[in-house]
Amino acid sequence: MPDDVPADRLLVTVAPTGAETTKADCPQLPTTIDELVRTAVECEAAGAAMIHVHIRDDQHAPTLDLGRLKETVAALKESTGLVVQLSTGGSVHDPLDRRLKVLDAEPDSCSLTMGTTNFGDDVFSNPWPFVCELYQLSQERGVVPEFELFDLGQVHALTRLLAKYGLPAGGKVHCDLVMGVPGGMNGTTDALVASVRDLPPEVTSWSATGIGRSTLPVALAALSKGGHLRVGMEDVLTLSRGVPVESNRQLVERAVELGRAAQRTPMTPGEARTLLGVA
Ligand code: KMH
Ligand code: ZN
Repeated sequence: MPDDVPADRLLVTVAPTGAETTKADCPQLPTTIDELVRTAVECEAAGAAMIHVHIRDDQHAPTLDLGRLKETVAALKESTGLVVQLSTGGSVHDPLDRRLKVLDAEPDSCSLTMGTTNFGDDVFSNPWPFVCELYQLSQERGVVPEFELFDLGQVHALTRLLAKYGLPAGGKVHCDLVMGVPGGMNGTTDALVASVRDLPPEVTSWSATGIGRSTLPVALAALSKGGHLRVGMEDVLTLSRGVPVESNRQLVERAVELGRAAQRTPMTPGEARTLLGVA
């Protein structure tokens, strides 16, 4: 298999659920395993190649239950070819030890946030020793991390991490700029350009996502800088002012359309595996 992917390919990652929105506020949010699988199948058909997964319990509340995580990974793998990335960020209320255990569910990939961030009125806690432990565990287990960068300081922290512990499992370095979180960097072209400028040279690919109303400006900036896109109801719940998102598929379709305008072709899951170094 070739170990590179044509430069015009666009990785579209879908983040369909997240941990912040309630089912009561947004009944179309996929929270059960069946809903998640249906969403994943639709999003793959629309052009997504990777899925970033947060799971919910029977009451639709965020959970890191290991049995359910394993069941979810198996269900997604049975019904789709998507690269399955489990969130190790969880919700702001999840303890660090539970977040480390996510790797026991043996996903293809895991998110790995490079530092602590104010997160609205809450704190998304990622102390440096935790980041280092999670990273070393991902190397031992052969799980490919996606480094989540919420601010410019976290871009610098990625440089430190790679200098100290070397390359991830799979040998590629993929990161995602998460922009527009209240407490993190703002979702603007200027902030994206500054972040991309400072990415360490080991980075082989990057995507960006803009939260809420920064979705479109961030997507357009990412495409113009040659990056990839993450979209989904974890990050945005309206298509435009007052128009709710009805399904994750709509957001993937919009990302694919924007990509086509920039002469980018959505990547297949196989190409995404090559890009990310996922076996
Ligand atoms: N739910 C946020 C507190 C991740 O998935 O790794 C963290 C988050 C990042 O969504
Ligand atoms: Zn997430």
